[in-house]
Amino acid sequence: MKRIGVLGMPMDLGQGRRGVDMGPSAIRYARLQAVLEELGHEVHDYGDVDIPIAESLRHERESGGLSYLEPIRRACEDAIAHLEAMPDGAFPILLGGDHSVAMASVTGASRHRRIGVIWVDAHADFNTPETSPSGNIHGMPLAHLCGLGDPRLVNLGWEGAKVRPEDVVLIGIRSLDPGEVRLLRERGVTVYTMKEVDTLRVPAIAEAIAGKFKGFERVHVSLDADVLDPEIAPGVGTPVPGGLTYREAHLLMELLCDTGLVTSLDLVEVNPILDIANRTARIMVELASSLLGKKIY
Ligand code: B3U
Ligand code: MN
Ligand code: MN
Repeated sequence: MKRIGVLGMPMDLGQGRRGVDMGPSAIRYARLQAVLEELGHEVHDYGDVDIPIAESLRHERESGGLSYLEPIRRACEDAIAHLEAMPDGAFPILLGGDHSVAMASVTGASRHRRIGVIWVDAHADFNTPETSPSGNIHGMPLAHLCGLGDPRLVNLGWEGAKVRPEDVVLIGIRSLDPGEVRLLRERGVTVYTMKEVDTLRVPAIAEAIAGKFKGFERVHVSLDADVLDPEIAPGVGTPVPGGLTYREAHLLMELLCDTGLVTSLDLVEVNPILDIANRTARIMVELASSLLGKKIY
């Protein structure tokens, strides 16, 4: 039994398409709390962090090529404070919102300790302001967590990097910008693209991750809904064909659960406006339940 703390960040400022701010509602509507309680966990929902809507922020839109940097920074600081206030030993689940919210969750989860990060995503989100083709901060959180990019985001919570690049594993990747490829190689991040998913298969990847993070006190899973194939998860802002199948995604979560290493989770980038009958939110809740111990038999 875990003590799970749920926190929502209805944030859509990190990217250009509206609707991802409704992700926390959609995930709650898909019965996240009840499903986790049925597994025997104690679940406390701390509600949502206050996040201003884009229309009220036109004057803050641009900041050195970065869209909405200041409001995103403020919202992340707020979320970090909420996460740090959760009891020690609690298992935080952060509901996005676009993926920029992970700058808060990883910072809050690490609490100054060494942390392993498993980033499950079609994208690496490893752009810096210099390499970003869009200026959208949801394409940059992982680079900033690793200490690269704009100091106002790198120094969220406390000064400096929150995770070592060699302690980061990416899975499901199939869309990278040229600058990201260069940075990922240079920094020694472990990258399992869809080619590796196809050739090595999920069990070998999960086993390698378990070996890599053995003995780690903190391991964070950041689950971006767009890692799933858009056929099964259409409710995302930047769909990329050729993603994880339903079973590949579940198997990954089931095997990560078996490692016993995972200590926190993000469920991000669900966009209910683009979804069909809340299908994407429901799959995300199912995946969370696989990661948190659902057993068929
Ligand atoms: N790499 C592109 C696109 C992108 C990143 N994350 C998502 N899309 N979801 C960028 O804008 O940085
Ligand atoms: Mn992402
Ligand atoms: Mn993505």
